[in-house]
Amino acid sequence: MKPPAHILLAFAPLVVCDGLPRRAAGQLAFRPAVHTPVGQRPSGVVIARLNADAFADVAVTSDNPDKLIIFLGSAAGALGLGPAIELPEGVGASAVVAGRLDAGLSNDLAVGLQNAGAVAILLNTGGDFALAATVAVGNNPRGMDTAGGDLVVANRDSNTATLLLNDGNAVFSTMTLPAGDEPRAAIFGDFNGDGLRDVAISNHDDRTISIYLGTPRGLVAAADLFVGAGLRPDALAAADLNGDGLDDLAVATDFATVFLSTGAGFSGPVHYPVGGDGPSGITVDDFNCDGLPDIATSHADAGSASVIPNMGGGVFGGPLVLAIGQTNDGIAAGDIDGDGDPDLVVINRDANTLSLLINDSCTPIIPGDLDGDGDVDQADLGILLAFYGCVGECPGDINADGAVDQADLGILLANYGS
Ligand SMILES: [Ca+2]
Ligand SMILES: [Ca+2]
Ligand SMILES: [Ca+2]
Ligand SMILES: [Ca+2]
Repeated sequence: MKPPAHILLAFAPLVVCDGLPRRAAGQLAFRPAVHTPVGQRPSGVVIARLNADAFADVAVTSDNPDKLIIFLGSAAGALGLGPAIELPEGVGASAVVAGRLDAGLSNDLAVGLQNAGAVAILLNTGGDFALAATVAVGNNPRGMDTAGGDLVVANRDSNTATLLLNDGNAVFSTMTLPAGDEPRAAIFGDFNGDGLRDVAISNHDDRTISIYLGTPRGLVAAADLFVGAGLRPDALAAADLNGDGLDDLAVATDFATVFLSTGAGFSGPVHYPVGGDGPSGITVDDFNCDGLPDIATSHADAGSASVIPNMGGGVFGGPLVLAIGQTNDGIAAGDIDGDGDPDLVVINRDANTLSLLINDSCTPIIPGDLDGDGDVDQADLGILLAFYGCVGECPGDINADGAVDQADLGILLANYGS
């Protein structure tokens, strides 16, 4: 089948700006999982800022009654109960993604409705959410992604993915992308680095990943990726794992399976053990603050999740296995306690809970600790005074305003001795 032509897809600029780095590299370490009850059979989870404060929040879908429950992040790292949004009965709320879908500045939510063959659009009304529309997609929508206000979702029982193109005001037109057998997830990325958004779809029963490349005339199918004999691809993550500017793919199989983009295609697969059976959820973030994106997986057939660290060049080390104690499904990363490093949330379909794992991997950076030895002392003052008056990118520019001046000296002195 010929893939449909549609409008040009281009990435929206990244809006997130968190100011100065507040954490330095450390050994991977997480606090023990803390379990919070959610509704029945949670099946989708996302972490994003959903209300006005600086802490990332969690949205979880659950079944019977179908609803979306919001949990609010806090400095203490405890999740507070936020609003619950009821969805029409029996729709089978599944995947949830967060992003700006209308002209407002806050994050909105989209929820796959697996029994309804549709995606629900929920717009942020100031920390609460209102169902604005449902958009018909294929049968049994599962893994979903959003970028630049658009959405893409894998239709498990139609062997397709649906691309939902946003007019900027959360009104969507749809395009169908043919996929392989039983697609479980669909994701955006820019795999060939041309600035045009591409799509990857995991075909569980075919053991393949379908790749569509963005072109000025629309998405064009490229060669499928084969994940390997005996392996079945489930959740997907797209990120630049080896720092060459091209998005790569991390795939939940029986391993964390990595395909590195070469620009003209992909190298791999390389299969990394994750220390738990049945990985079904996967996400990428820099969990140990060394500047290299790491991979986290949740394991449907084991009571655990894992993080495998990026050793550089898109090569990953052995897993840090995190005990969950409950069979889990989806996983998401975000800074729940607002301390500058990504924490993890896992959803547990059989125990009807979500588990929060606060990240303790990274060490705090003390403003003024210019030599990075863990304190602010005469050595740091010496560095600042040596560059006093320097304009541009200078050591000692603590507030990063492009000059070493009295403001920086004030910050250093305020932390002197700490
Ligand atoms: Ca591209
Ligand atoms: Ca790359
Ligand atoms: Ca890292
Ligand atoms: Ca954190």
